Amino acid sequence: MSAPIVSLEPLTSTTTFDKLRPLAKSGGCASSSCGVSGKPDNVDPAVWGKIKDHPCFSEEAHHYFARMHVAVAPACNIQCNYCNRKYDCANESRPGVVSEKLTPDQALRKVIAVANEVPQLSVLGIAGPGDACYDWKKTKTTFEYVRKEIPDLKLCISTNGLALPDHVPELADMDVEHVTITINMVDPQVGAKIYPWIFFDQRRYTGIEAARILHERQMLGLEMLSARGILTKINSVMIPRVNDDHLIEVNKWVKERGAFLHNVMPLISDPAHGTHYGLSGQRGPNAMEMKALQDRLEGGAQLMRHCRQCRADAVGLLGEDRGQEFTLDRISGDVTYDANKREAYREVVAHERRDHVAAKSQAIGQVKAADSRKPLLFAVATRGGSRINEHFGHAEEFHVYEASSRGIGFVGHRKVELYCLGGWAEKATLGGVIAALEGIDIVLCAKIGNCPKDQLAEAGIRAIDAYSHDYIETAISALYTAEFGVQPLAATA
Ligand code: CLF
Ligand code: SF4
Repeated sequence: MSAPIVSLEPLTSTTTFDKLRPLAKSGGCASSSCGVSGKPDNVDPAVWGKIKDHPCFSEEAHHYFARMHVAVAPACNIQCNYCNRKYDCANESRPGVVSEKLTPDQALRKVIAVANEVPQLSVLGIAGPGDACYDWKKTKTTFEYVRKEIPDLKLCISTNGLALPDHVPELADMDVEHVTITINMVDPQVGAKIYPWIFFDQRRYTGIEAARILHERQMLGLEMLSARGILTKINSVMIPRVNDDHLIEVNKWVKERGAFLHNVMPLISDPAHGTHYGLSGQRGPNAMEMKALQDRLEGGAQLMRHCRQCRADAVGLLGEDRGQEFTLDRISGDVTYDANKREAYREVVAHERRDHVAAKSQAIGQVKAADSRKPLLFAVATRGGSRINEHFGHAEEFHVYEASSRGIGFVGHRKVELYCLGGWAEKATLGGVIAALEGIDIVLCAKIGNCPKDQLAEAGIRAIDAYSHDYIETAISALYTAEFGVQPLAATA
């Protein structure tokens, strides 16, 4: 087992930057410029330079880096059947009202305030709550303001694609390296079931004609971005019996046109949100249906599996939302950017990542060597840093990994209700937690009590807290190889 070389406690919202200290067992120099970057072997160096700090474009980076969204773009030019304008854009956020819409000036103040307090911050995204390309003036002005004050912050937008081709040259000029297009269909017949209308060229279109125009603009936008070397992620909402099988075709089309990642997200359909799908009884997929589709997509465009469908005003690591700490009424007076915390954090993370990459590579090698075709699913309670560092009762989500003869892969996450509230176990929620862990073989957490452990065992799930604060892959490797009678090799620090 690999010992922590740094304390990554600040990867939670409740801990402070002061706890970011290298521990005695440091494996090398403290500088991130010593040539060891933590780059995975299978990633091109030029691409790695663009994604290594982007929590959405790199699964590995999402353990360390945070994004923030500013809700400066409320207007939208299409209607999706999974969206109610009163709620966040479902392209990039779970439904829930945006706390406050911002002007570009207000957005700049908020970005500076967050950058001063959240050292993990690496990306500023504009993901609505409408469409970032349709509400272009505010998107562009915000990016220009922020670029001047915090030049190293990555800029990122999410769009439905209809207005995208009009702005690709400006995105390239502004050095926006990451764009997301939500593409739910490549067949207008399917599209007509998802989009009742679009507004394009001063006209409203409906039905198949609307879907055809949207499709053509999305493909054109993607091709223009690829031609300029801008990394493009495709988000697709999986809508059972509407486009689930069709997403295989979508995956092929976007791969052919140079998409960097394909992120399939489950439809969120709740009648309380007032969406067409919610009110008409269209259901979303369950966790196992999502996994089955993602497994079918393997081998096509590279998949993103760690999306959290975050709000259009989200702040923090993926999976946490610190937006309420940075509402405008809490940002008083002049705010001036101070780069110190972010720079210091990056140095510590460079250390940790290098150690993690080595430990992970060794763990994956051991699992492959176990030579078993039987996969095991692990649900891990973590607060980040690629470590098992969350108590079972404090977990609001579990990260799911699959170990098999192919190695160890991140599969997704399962959201759960908190089992432990205010120091007391909520027995009533345990049934829901266990249901959310359907199909899981082993739960890994920093600590678990006997009561939930026994109930998990009754449901056929083993809960283990013996690997507290170890790297996730190291623990999985030890358990997987033990399961199949292969002794793990000695770990390196
Ligand atoms: Fe925001 Fe989107 Fe940029 Fe990320 S989110 S604009 S690419 S910085 Fe990320 Fe959130 Fe999923 Fe989006 S987890 S919803 S994929
Ligand atoms: Fe809603 Fe976003 Fe669709 Fe516009 S693009 S209708 S804001 S989900």
